[in-house]
Amino acid sequence: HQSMRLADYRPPAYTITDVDLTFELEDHQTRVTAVSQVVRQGETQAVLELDGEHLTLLALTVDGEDKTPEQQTDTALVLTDLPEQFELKVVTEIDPANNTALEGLYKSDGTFCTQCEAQGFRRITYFLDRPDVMAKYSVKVIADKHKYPSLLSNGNLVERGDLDDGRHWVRWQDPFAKPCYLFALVAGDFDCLTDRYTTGSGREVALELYVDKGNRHRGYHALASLKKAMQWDEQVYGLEYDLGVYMVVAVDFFNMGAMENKGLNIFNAKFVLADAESATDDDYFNIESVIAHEYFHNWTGNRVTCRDWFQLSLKEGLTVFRDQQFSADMASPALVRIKQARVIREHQFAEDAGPMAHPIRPEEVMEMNNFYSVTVYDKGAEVIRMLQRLLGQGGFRKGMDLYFERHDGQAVTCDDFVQAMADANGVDLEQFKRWYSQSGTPQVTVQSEYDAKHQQLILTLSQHTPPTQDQADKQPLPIPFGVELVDEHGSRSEVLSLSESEQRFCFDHVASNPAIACLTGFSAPVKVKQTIADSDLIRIALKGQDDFVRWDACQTLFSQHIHQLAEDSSRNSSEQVSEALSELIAELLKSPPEDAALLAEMLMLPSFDTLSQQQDIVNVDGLLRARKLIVTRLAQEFATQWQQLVDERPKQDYAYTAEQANWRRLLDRAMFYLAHSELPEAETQLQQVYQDSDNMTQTLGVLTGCQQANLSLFDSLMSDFEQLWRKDSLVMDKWFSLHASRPQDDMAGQLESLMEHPMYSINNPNKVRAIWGPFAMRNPQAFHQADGRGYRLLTDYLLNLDSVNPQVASRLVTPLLAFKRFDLGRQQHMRQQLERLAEQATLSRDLYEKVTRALK
Ligand code: HT7
Ligand code: ZN
Repeated sequence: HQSMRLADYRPPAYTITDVDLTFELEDHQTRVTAVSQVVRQGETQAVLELDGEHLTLLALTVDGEDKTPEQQTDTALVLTDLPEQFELKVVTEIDPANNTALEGLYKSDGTFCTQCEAQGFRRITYFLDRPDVMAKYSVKVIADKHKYPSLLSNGNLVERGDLDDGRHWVRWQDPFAKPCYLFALVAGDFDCLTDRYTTGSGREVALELYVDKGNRHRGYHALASLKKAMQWDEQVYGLEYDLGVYMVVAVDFFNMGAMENKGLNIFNAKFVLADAESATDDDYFNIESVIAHEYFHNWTGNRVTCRDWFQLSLKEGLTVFRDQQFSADMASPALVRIKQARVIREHQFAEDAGPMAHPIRPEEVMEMNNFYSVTVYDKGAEVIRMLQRLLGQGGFRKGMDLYFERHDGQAVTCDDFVQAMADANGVDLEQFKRWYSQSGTPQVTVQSEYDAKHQQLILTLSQHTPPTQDQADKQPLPIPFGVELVDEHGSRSEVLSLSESEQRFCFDHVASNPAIACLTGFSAPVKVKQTIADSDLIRIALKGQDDFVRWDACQTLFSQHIHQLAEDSSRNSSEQVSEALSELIAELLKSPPEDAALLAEMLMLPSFDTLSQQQDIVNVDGLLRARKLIVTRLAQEFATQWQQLVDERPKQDYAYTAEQANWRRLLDRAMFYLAHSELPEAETQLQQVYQDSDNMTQTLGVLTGCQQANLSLFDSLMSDFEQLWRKDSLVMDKWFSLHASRPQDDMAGQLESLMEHPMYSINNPNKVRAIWGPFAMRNPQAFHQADGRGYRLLTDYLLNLDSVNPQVASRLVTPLLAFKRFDLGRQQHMRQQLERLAEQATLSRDLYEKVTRALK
């Protein structure tokens, strides 16, 4: 397996301006005829190297004449002696029904479907499968009319007809030139919901949502979200939709969340279908956000696309930033920001600390699918957010306008984006570009000196980025560092610009020594090192103005106490948990913040993953024990208040409104503590909440509380739940996840029996993720068993999964890669399992890249 390097980028020697594709769809022998108009861009003798994988070549002509390729390999077709401009016809045969990798054209559950990003188009035909080759597509699809009434592709439907053998055909034309990764085709039998949207300039757009038969009633939220996203993009960025139709198809077999193919988005059904009984508030939130994300790609990704895959963050970081802005405008901004900070701290910091560390614009890639990462997506979005903070909202908008004005219809680089921002605002962003090329998590150390006599506060900030596996030397970065000074009189905030290794900032007229809250609004994706007293944290939590730092102060207070307790194994009584935590909870419950969602988050202990990111070598047993002790203590000490919150839950009919959802978040928290309270009546009370629930959020809240507290009620409720939902694939994923994340020592039997369930299939990524994701990523007690049995279970499974679906296998291996951060015993067990994987002769490129980097 070979790596590719950003430094080796060269423009293509030939380009393709127009493509005419014909698909004759059959389960095992789909015939694809591709007629491309090819133009030479390089020198006269340039060879044309077409990408192609898993294809059977049936015919090849150049300007109507048979052509013999100079060379044909498993991955390429090389043609020489070509004219400057010509028509290339390639006929290939593919086997969609045996395509379990779900890349290219595949058939699952009776539906034909494509996934071409990043490099799936080469599994459909021999082609220049790179994003800087942009062509206009005309697509004819021919298939059995009875089995596949809907034949969809990008753009506008221009012609259709029937054949006399029971098949029918349609022709689609997309007026916009696009890279082949945005090509899509779907053939199936769906229910279709339709609606209309009139753009700001008065153009009519037909909206069509295709879902599995019988699921129409679950599509309304997605459709409403789409319209909100269309309107928001017009209002905030002045961007309108550009085709006459916008189609969204929900499918059950899908490798990721969704795909932004031009005019024809394909979605994992999980991010489309929702009703109160079957979907949680989080599902509703995610649907709104993913629908918006894919819609926003129409401008940031499709109209302006990436020159090469190293530039992926150009479209993903920017589009995640845009979907976060949208979500914050739709619901609780504090909650959206807290969720995002958690993603960065739990997952992105971990990626930086491990063998897959890379900058948001990676420099060396073996398997592109491995770089659809939290770094490229989420740190990428944080980088855009810092730009916006630097330029102000108006300046950022000016930069976006110039970016579209310059680059609409082009395939460009991250540097082009930053340049547009710089030029539109007349600023120099050279140092800022380091955020694109430098990997790793900067640590900012904060020291303060208060001079009471002169009423002056001096803050000394210093930054240091530890080396990462991919990069030894690090430079200082420009860091917008938000601070809020909170004293008994009130608070004041400022965003400090830290750009050197060390800087001093002076604040005058500071009447008393304030509590210093750092990183207001999570202003940069950095770690903060600060010595801070419990009393200052409590003051920030209760009196701070910035919602993020209020929440963060609670997290820090909890973390400090959990770490202390974890290090002292002699302390195993919950009685000894500090008074500071009790004081915080008592005050929060007495005078809560207005936003119930914020209160719910403030009451939540940091997760095992967050805590483990704060240690150099993770103390698994200590952290699990200490966290549990503190939960139990808080559950018991405030049992009456938890009970009261549960009893006083509003009883109105379910609606997904910000107010109701925020309240349900608080109810969730109260139920979690109630389940841990050991009150004799807790189980009866929780059972009552389960029984009177009219919505999945509340139901799942009860189940999660019972599961985490290990109540016997959990088993009976889970059986009841299964009886009720055993035919519903998406809901059963929740049931699988609850079983797989149940804290216990031995999971072998449990996992085995889940995989014997009639709903389970190794071919369905949602099922695989529902079981193995929670086990490996949200069940530290089971996964990190000291004798290594958790690691072995995962590896046994990955060895099977890799040959079925390498992309999904490669995502699931992530927790094993961090082995150097664990104690020697666990390290050895994890390493052993990685070595088992490495020994596989047929290991996919996806797993090979990660495993070899980890073992380096
Ligand atoms: N742009 C898409 C990324 C993607 C993907 C989606 C589904 C299946 C496989 C995929 N490979 C890459 C998703 C997005 O960010 O919008
Ligand atoms: Zn995206």
